[in-house]
Amino acid sequence: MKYALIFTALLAGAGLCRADKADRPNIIWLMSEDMGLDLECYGMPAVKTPNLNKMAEEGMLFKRAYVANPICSPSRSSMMVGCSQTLFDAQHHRSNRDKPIPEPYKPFTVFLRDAGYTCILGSEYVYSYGQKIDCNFKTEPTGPYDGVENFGLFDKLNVITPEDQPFFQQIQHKVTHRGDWWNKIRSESEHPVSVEDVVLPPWITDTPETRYDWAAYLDTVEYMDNEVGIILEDLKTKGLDQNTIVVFIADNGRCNLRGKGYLHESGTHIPMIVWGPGLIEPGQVIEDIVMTTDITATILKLAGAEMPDYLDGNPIFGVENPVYREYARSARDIWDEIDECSRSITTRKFSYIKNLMPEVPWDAHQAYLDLNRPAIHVMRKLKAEGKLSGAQLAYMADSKPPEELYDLEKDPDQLNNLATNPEYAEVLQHMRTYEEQWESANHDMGLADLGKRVPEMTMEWAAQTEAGVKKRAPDLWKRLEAGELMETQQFKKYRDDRQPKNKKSKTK
Ligand SMILES: [Ca+2]
Repeated sequence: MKYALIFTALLAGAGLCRADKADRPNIIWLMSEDMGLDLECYGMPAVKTPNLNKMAEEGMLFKRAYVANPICSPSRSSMMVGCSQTLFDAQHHRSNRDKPIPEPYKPFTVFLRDAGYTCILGSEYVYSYGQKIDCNFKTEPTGPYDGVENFGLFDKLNVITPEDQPFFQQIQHKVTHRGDWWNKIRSESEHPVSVEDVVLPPWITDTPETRYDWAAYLDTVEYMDNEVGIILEDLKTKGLDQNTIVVFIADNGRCNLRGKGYLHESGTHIPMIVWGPGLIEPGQVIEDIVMTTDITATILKLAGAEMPDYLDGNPIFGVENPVYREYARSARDIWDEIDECSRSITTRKFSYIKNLMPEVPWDAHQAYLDLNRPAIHVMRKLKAEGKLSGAQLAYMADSKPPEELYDLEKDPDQLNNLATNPEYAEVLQHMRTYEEQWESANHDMGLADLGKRVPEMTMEWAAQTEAGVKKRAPDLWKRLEAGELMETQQFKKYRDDRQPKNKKSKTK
């Protein structure tokens, strides 16, 4: 094992929560877009991530960290508030953007500011400045916040100075998000990831196109890792590296088949590394279940800030007695034109998914994904030719099972659904009970509006999508079917041309 396992609470944080402003740590929260456990320190072949490897060696590597939703905005909403997005009506992607968050919920930066922290959004050192907020309630990047007329989450943008201490900085690594820049980054890389060396998950057909796409994705992971290195170097230069904790995560799984948008591990299980010389004991590998909402709770604790009752997480690093979870619960609801409702429970050994809309297939022909997942076109073609089998064919099924149960120890890729296996009936019941208990203790607004939803667009629109893209952008479709890398700008143009002027989707 690469890292020593240290389970005892030897976190060198005595005194971290002293009220004295000067003694409290600065905290930087890095969020890489749309990325699975695709770092060298998590064992991903072919990619080199020396900076994140070093952070893990000098700090903590969490092996079982989960998001509350596998899509950007509901996931980010949960982190910004510190509890499940389903509790404050933020479960549907890009919904409620003009409404204040309902009482008593508040963005957690409000409490950080009250505790004397300077809150900074973005960084001068990352691609496109990394200022994404993307929450499903009314926000403004900077300015005051009262939740009525003012909705500013941060105090300033991009640049930290020693005078900002104690500070909290949130930085998005946009480069790993699919976009026009992927081709450019690969073409300019001095060490492009080897197409021959990449290893695809078993549900993606191994072809030259899918391999190339995976390699290009890993190139952006390497670019992002370099950004992390520059950020850490800047801390050192400014003399801030000895009193700063840096947390690194991804905001949801990779933008590929069964990744972003899915409640399988490839959608919800994310990398998480915590680094802080003198504040975080080096070399820890945590095998327990944690969620990103635990990070929110931890930051408030370390800051000595108010911790509202609705937080569903617990402090998990930099404290003497970290509290880990028995299970992670995640939810998937509406994403663009696809109405969907699924819930998952993940323990250290098992994963349970309840599909409340099993009639919606995994390949739901969502426009955004049709135009941002080259592999789907390769696989549709192979399916039509009768050349798919096993996990790849299963992914292309016309519907989903109502329940899924996987043994994560024996079947980490979640290929063998045990939900109807009598030998696992007891396990299934146990997992169902976790979900039932959660639902009876909490008001899940995504379950409450099921059957009464009015998505921005309808399934009918979704059914027309493929024909629409083919008809409206035949050249683009040809390239998609050829397995070329996607160009997001083309997608935006297609989408904007397709929709009525007053109902533009906001998918990026
Ligand atoms: Ca994302």
